[in-house]
Amino acid sequence: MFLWGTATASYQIEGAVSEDGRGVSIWDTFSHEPGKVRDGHTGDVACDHYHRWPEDVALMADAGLNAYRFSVAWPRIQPTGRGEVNQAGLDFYDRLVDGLCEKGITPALTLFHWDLPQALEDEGGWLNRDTSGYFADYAAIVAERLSDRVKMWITLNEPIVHMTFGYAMGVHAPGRTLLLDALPVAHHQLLGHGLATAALRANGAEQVLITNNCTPVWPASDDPADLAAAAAYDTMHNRLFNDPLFVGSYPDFSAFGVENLDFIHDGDLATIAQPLDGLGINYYNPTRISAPSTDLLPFDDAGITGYPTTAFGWPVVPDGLRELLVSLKERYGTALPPVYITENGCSYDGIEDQERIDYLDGHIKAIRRAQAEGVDVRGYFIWSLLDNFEWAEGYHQRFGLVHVDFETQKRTPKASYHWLRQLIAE
Ligand code: PNW
Repeated sequence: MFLWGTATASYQIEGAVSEDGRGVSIWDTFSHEPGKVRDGHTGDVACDHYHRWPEDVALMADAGLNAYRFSVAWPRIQPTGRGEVNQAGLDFYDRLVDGLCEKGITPALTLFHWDLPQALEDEGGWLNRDTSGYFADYAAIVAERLSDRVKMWITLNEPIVHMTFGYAMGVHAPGRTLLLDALPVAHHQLLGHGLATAALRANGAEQVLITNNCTPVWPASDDPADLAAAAAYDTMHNRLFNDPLFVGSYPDFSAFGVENLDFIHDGDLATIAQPLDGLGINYYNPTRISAPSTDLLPFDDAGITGYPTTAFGWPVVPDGLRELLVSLKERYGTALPPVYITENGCSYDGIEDQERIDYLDGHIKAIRRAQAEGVDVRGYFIWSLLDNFEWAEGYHQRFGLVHVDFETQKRTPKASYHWLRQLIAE
């Protein structure tokens, strides 16, 4: 059965940040620091999904959706990231999962969508190798409670974005600006993924996936310097997190001049490269790359022109999704597991959102073309069910199929919601 779903993330929708024993996450800290998030917005209340989840599940059911990707907030389960378990936190997800199952909606549970417990960040966060092991402990706790009903488990969401935005550039929590010195964050997340995969399976999880954000890379020209820069970008954004899983080794980092790889220990790659039941792909747009104009990184983002853009300014290139899927198949061959599009969507204002309808329609057709070219795509999750806290943009970018009035918390299905409902029914 093809999965038709929406996707959300805990910090972006839940609110209730101090309720029922939840600990502090790095996003609580970061969003409350002046100047970090547009207009000082925070996830303190967000969509108040923690209290309003029955209404939100009903919206999914009414649209005919048969799947839902959500994330668990680690600090609700272990307030300090390790040790003692907070039963009230587990109880929340238990209720949510029961609510989904009652409506015939398949839960797809992401364990880490960027809201690391602050106590672990205080010990170095993902720069600290110990975090990988704590992550596996946390995975075991959640699986032990929910794997009787949750079959589909996603370890990490977009480790590339968490590393680059959170640790290299500092525009997301935890706000560190280490540039290429952030590389251990990639390895420790992947190691955590591998350890968690084993812990999940030992605790009854049937399907284990990871979600990577991937992008087709377009060289700005045929100039060898642009081609080399595009290859370096592809290494960092696509291969860094896929090669270890499906080839069993890291790509060549030499373009980055990173000399010290001591953080990679013997045996780590075997832990990372365990067979998976699927690959989650988040696709938003291609990236056009030119030779570097500074010596900070071996590439420049040249920008894409000649395509429509979303309210966020992101180019709309539906065929880029087909291109990406086919290129993954070409690169990894039979090592590539079934693919689930775990996020795709766009930011536009307004309830009469014909642009979103065109966007989704274009991307669904691109998936069909990729399937016709032999890529095994088994699900499509739209980002997002609700307008929500869009990280450093606060509530300014609206990705929802359902409009949220953040004063009253009133939900209003947009034209795209009604369109999708019709599409699924047909
Ligand atoms: C994803 N980029 O993040 C996340 O998984 C979601 O939490 C987020 O709300 C959604 O996409 C929309 O932004 C991304 O700059 C953040 O390429 C940035 C990029 C891509 C994805």
